[in-house]
Amino acid sequence: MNYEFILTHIEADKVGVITLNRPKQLNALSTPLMIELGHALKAFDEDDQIGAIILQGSEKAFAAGADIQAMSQYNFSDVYKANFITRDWETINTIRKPVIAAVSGFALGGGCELAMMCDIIIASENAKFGQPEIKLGIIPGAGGTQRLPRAVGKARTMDMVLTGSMMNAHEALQQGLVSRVVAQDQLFAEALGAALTISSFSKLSVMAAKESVNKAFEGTLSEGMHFERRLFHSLFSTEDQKEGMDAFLNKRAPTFKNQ
Ligand code: DAK
Repeated sequence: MNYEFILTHIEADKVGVITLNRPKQLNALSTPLMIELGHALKAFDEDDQIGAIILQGSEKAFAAGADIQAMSQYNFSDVYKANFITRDWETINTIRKPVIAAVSGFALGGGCELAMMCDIIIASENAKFGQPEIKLGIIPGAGGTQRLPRAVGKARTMDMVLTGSMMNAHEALQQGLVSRVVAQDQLFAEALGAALTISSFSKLSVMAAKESVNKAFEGTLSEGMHFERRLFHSLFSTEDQKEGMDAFLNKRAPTFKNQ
């Protein structure tokens, strides 16, 4: 597939990088862009070389939300009948390798929701997160009212969702929405460092770890614990577990085979 609204490349033969590329529209997430994004994510997920994926925007905007120009034309029957953009937004949730959002500038509406669908968010100091849909006469539609409270709690979410106010990078770090804040010119290097670290581990344990943490957001604690225990036990059937522990005991670097 030829991409028009995103760019892709591979770093160090191990890290897939996707750059949202509609700079004039602040990376507004149109349907064609989301289809391309889904395609690129799947391609990197299926590529055995790739250990982790970075998703980034421009310096000014990670993404300023779904495309308001396109949405302004729709009425209820259009969006309900077509299950508006749902399928194009779900692909990222099916990706089994870690996806790191490197967020600079605006991450608003669907842009904030897209970042929250990633596994790790690393922000630059100028990053701004928000769910301003209320100003458009709608509400968040891709998880803003569900994932944001799980990250920052009800009080802060209600404030942002009901007033449309934004959260800056340092508050996002303090509140646990992002895991690291770095200077803008260090953002990609920081995300790449994290992605290369992840890529150095066994893909089996990396995928199991991602799956298990995500389970914490579904169901009860005891169900989550049970799930984690089963995955933990299953990793003892892998060569990589033997290799990782043998390497530690023999004070050498492990060579994982993803077996
Ligand atoms: N859509 C389309 N165009 C956008 C845009 C957007 N979301 N955001 C910005 N642009 C365009 C502007 O119209 C402008 O275009 P021109 O006038 O140059 O042609 C250009 O980008 C530059 O923007 P500004 O001139 O406004 O730049 P400023 O620096 O003054 O302001 C801003 C930056 C980010 C504060 C401002 O652009 C802004 O407030 N943008 C809109 C933010 C917003 O409301 N976002 C939420 C959209 S609703 C769903 C999935 C997702 C969603 C819903 C359902 N399902 C799976 C069901 C998501 C919904 C949304 O995201």
